[in-house]
Amino acid sequence: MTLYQPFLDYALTLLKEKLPLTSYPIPPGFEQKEEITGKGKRQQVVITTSYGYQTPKLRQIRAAHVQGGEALQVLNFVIFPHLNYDLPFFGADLVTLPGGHLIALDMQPLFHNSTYQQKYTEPILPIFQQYQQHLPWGGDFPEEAQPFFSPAFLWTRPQETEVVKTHVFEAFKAYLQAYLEFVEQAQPIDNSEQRQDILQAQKRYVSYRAEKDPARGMFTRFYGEEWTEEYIHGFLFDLERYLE
Ligand code: DBV
Repeated sequence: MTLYQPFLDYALTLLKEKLPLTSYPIPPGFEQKEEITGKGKRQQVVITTSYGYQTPKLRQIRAAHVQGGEALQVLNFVIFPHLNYDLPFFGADLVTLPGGHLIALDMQPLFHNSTYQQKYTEPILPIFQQYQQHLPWGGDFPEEAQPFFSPAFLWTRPQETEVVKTHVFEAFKAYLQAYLEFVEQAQPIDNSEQRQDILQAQKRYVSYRAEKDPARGMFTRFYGEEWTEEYIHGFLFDLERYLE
């Protein structure tokens, strides 16, 4: 069992239990990709598996799980709400590279005003504070990405794999549970101005992530540029395509 498989299993089990999930289409050829990388003793199979679901409130629930041996494990898991809800995005970027682990976990806000923070950040601050004790701030962080995170952003670079299996896993479960409570309470927005604001905020977020995807280099090395660009724009961050 690879490092992030229990995270994925937990998430999918919980989502299936709590929400009326149906599948979300994954473009043909992108469900699972497998390539051998490296030479000689360093040869390594890298498998990327994709998962996609949707519900009446959530436009796309998707995960990309990269398994390439002990020194390369990634679970990128994002939930994109439908455009008539003001829900934040659920964003988890769980990354293990030869240099160590890199963990980003947040309910990524559409807006930064105090009403929005009261609704979607304050309720999770106690959870954030509880886990931050064991998961200290990870340091260097792209300045331009800051607008896309909340004050409850858990950003940490654990040295020990054991910390990922324990504290990070517990934090992931707690954030996902809290997110599902927000989803349960969410009411559709009818006001057209508000909807316009939501659409703009979602577009900003998705276009930033598609443009700056930190996995672009890795995917391009493994699977080539054509596959990678289609994967990013046609599945991982597909809002523009969805709107077409
Ligand atoms: N990141 C993704 C997707 C991935 C993925 C779809 C499927 O958005 C993996 C794979 N993230 C991934 C990898 C790395 C990171 C790093 C492989 C390591 C890149 C490398 O070192 O070569 C949060 N992820 C990061 C970093 C951040 C995030 C801040 C460090 C990048 C850096 O230091 O430049 N999550 C990421 C992010 C946003 C987010 C930038 C912005 C909104 O939600």
